[in-house]
Amino acid sequence: MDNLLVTGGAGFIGSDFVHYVLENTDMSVTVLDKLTYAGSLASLEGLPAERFRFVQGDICDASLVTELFAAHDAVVHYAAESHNDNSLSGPAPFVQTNLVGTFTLLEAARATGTRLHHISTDEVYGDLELDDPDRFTESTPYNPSSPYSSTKAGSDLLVRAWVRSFGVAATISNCSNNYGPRQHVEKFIPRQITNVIDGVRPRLYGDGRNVRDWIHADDHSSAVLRILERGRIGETYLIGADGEKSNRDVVEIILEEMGVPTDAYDLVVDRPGHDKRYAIDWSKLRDELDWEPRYRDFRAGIAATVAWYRANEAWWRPQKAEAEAKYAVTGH
Ligand code: NAD
Ligand code: TDX
Repeated sequence: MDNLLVTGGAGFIGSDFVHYVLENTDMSVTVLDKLTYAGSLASLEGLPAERFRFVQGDICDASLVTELFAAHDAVVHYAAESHNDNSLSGPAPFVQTNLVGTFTLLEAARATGTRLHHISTDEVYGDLELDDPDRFTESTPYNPSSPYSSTKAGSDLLVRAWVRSFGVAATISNCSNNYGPRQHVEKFIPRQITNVIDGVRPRLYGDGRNVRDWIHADDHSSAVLRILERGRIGETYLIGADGEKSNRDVVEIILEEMGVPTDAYDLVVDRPGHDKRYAIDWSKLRDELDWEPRYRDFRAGIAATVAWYRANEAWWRPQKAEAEAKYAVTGH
């Protein structure tokens, strides 16, 4: 596998994967990205020009996608509309990109025989009770709650059907909540870090007790590369790092790391349909593919992430006013 096509590579996790692959392998990478509000060429700066190419385009453009598939050994598909709150205020682009876009890629994979890895989320499984001893596994039934997670669930099912019906060579991974550098400021952790930098109190939805299972984006990237290289065609792998934390715990760690009193945050109106808890059992990935996460110390990961946002204001400042204007409409 010498030549990778990465869709959505100008977004948060896709760009992390591109950096990871170019730093840790000899592969060449082409990024296909539409550069929506969530994509940034600044996230792809400093990559080796001889092994990296950027193509601006839409994953729903069948002729462009088929031409690119034919020219690459494998495709890793990150491109998506990714934010739950946006999917509640405007679901149309989620249906278009997440469903029609994935369908378009699958048809290209069918026509060209190119290997495909589809990136998905643990949100396809719905949510768990706060006191439920169980975690999600690869056999948990799908039960998505939001327009975002339902379109991701639908895209996973399309991939499974194209594997079974047409023999497309695809794998799927469903990962928990990512954090790290270059995440859009609409998302929970960078929103609160940049609010504190701006002297604004963090805002927690509802009672702040919802739980997310956090993983560093570099661990997600190493897991995806492992699945691409060693995963069995047709299989689904869950990716996680035992990082369960309530939103209150997370914001208190951020405040402490930023030298602000740990009670300096506000509770605001809840997200409609807000999932209570996500938790990933990643033992299949460990047992079958011998993968382990490297970033086990969440507080250290948050401290490094805070340092990145402090040092890279030029990267996030252009997004900030628009993201907060959207939240002002919903009272978040
Ligand atoms: P992001 O919103 O930061 O980036 C998405 C990228 O896709 C952007 O660069 C955007 O320009 C591009 N894009 C959107 N529509 C496109 C289209 N029609 N054609 C081409 N490019 C398009 O998202 P992210 O947080 O990096 O998430 C990436 C993937 O990982 C998504 O599939 C998401 O569902 C999945 N995922 C995210 C998380 C998380 O915690 N953020 C966790 C698990 C899975
Ligand atoms: O200001 C906020 N206050 C708050 O309490 C924001 C932006 C969020 N929250 C809460 C909602 C969630 O319980 O924090 C938690 C995390 O919120 P998001 O960053 O919006 O993430 P989430 O909805 O959990 O989804 C994320 O993880 C799974 C990604 O955005 C998805 O793309 C991924 O599939």
